[in-house]
Amino acid sequence: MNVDDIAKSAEALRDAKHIVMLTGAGVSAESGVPTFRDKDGLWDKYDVTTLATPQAFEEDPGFVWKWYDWRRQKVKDVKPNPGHHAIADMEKWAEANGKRFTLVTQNIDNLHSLAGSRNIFELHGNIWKVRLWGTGPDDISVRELLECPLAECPPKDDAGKLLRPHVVWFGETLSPAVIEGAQHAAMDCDVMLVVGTANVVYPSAVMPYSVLRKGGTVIEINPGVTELSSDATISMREKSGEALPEIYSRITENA
Ligand code: BV8
Repeated sequence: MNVDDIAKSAEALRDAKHIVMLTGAGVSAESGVPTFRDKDGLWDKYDVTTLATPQAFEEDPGFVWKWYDWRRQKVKDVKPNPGHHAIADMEKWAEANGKRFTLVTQNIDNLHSLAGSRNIFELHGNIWKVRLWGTGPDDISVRELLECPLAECPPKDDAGKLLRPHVVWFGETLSPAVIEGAQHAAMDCDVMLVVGTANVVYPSAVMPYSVLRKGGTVIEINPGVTELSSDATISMREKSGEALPEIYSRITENA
């Protein structure tokens, strides 16, 4: 592990007033949740961009729900990994030291909440929530549906109305409340950690550049190289479950 990058990252976090953590599927990879674009990822088996769309759901809600039911079964018994726990610990450490901490995730697997993270913006929704088909992301019909596997596919509410996954599909706008909150945090922060994301999905992919443009520090943690790697202040080829606990222990060793 590049100890110099770890030390520099820890120093930047210690000096920060507001830390934003931006995460993607790579953070959950070490819990055994398939990513989207890695080998053996979800994209390999299905063309997600044709499945995760309102058109696909309109055409065949049962087929799209079968895919989500399969993914819910894959994450149902999965546990947060050391990367998730280090992020939750960093949030507690930041608040205990008078700093703001915002977690912005593209992941819909709920593992950050299970690990104890609190101040979270779920950009792309949550695989354990549903809402009425035909409603927007801030609709009052959003509710949890934990039944897994589903007894009825596609699931309906008590009035027999079709329910959809409360996730953001390609071509759909994100919840205005969520995206405004996340973008405000990105504009306000002085350090952003970008962890486990190929950083290709918009509008999430723009946020690290907003931080760089205003002179903030962007630290990327990813075993692979991404479009962001050459622009980031620090870019380390590390796994999140290894680098994040290292950084956390570094920032607290002199506490
Ligand atoms: C929108 C929920 C306005 C569903 C998802 C052309 C240019 C710009 C934009 C567009 C364009 N064409 C279309 C668009 C818009 C589109 C978009 O960005 N498309 C991309 C593909 C070009 N965006 C949208 O449609 C968004 N809405 O913009 O609204 C609008 C409206 C109409 C028309 C235009 C615009 C909505 C996007 C949300 C889509 N929903 N998911 C579901 O999950 O079922 S996206 C999906 O990708 C997931 O949420 C996922 O989180 C997200 C991003 O993927 P990553 O998290 O980065 O995962 P990936 O597998 O790609 O990468 C994993 C990374 O982890 C890798 O880098 C790997 O190296 C690393 N890794 C692996 N192991 C580890 C690790 N890192 C650390 N540790 C490890 N151990």
